[in-house]
Amino acid sequence: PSRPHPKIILVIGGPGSGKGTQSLKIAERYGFEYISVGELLRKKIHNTSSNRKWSLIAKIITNGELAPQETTITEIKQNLMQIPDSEGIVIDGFPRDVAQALSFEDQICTPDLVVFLACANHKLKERLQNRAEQQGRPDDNLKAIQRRLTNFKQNAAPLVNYFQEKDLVITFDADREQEEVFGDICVAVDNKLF
Ligand code: UP5
Ligand code: MG
Repeated sequence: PSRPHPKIILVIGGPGSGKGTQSLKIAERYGFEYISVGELLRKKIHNTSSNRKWSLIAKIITNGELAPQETTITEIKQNLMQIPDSEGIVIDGFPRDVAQALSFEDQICTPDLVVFLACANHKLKERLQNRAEQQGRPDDNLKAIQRRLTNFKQNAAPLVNYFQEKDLVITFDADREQEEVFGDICVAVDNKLF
């Protein structure tokens, strides 16, 4: 008999809300595969030198804007085909807006759960500035951080409402300690997916 399709968890939230942190914890706890869409794009840029399309995307991301939707979905699809079979997959940082959500459902599947990490704006900024000092991602400069925050603000409410109407999203107060947030996420995953 064919295996049931993997459970899909989408993790959304502002820049610095803890998507990467919490997604990795979920993947570890439940033995799920993990995909960071931002990381997929950054890797592709890193591995694709002197290609016009990807140089342009590199610029877009460094400025804190969104990469083209179809390119992003193509990358996700390719990655999904490559990862090992598993009971679940955590997708970090996607979708960014309603159009992407529709396109994901159309071309890939309906998610089983959407985790929304809600975090105060000033905390997002503070965390990103701290991380910038340690890691220095190209889009962790002040101007790009501002763009990322503004884009998120514009797109978040319609996106969350969209998933709300389908009863797929759970909102978490992500202002708190990592372990507190994670505890609540685990309760939700246990209830909703098992
Ligand atoms: N931290 C985490 N949780 C904490 C907590 N509870 N308390 C205190 N500190 C906490 O966390 C950020 C920092 O805060 C870390 O130092 C962490 O230790 C600390 P992290 O887990 O890294 O947060 P995350 O939400 O993952 O932040 P990130 O900066 O990665 O979010 P972005 O949404 O900006 O980045 P992403 O990689 O998803 O996307 C980058 C860019 O790619 C986008 O801006 C866009 O240009 C492009 N993109 C697309 O175009 N389309 C896509 O679909 C996806 C990305
Ligand atoms: Mg991240």
